[in-house]
Amino acid sequence: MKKILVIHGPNLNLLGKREPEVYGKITLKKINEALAKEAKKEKVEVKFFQSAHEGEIVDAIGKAGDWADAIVINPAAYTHTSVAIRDALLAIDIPTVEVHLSNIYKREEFRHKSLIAPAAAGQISGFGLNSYILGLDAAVALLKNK
Ligand code: CA2
Repeated sequence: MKKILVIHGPNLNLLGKREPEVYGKITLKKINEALAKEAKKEKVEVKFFQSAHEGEIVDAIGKAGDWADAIVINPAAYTHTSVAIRDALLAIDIPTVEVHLSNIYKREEFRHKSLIAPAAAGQISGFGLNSYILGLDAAVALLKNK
């Protein structure tokens, strides 16, 4: 069975508790539950990792090859700042899908630039929970074509 690692960046653990006007009412727990259900439907294994720390995310990406066949990542604010996460993704040979709950191109200008996008197979942005589901489906499709 193919294995997909889902990585959530900083503050996504606050979903459902603050800023519902931007990110909706969904919690990270509900997102992970919906992904686990989709993974079961698609017959893939899924694991979740969340951290507010750039280095921990870099380490998780570095170790991903021990277990994962693909990565789905919402780097959150690190999307716009992290050369380290981009380099970590470029250093591994695992297809990656970048996802965002909000449409980053509709928001403040500093969010329009993703440093991660060139290291990803593709990006899904703006569909709330569905960005993650579509991201998982995209990862599954990438693995089927491998
Ligand atoms: O839309 C997305 O998924 C983002 O990756 C979310 C990040 C943001 O920095 C990116 O530009 C776009 C923010 C995640 C923090 O989420 C919060 C949730 C509740 C309360 C505060 C922050």
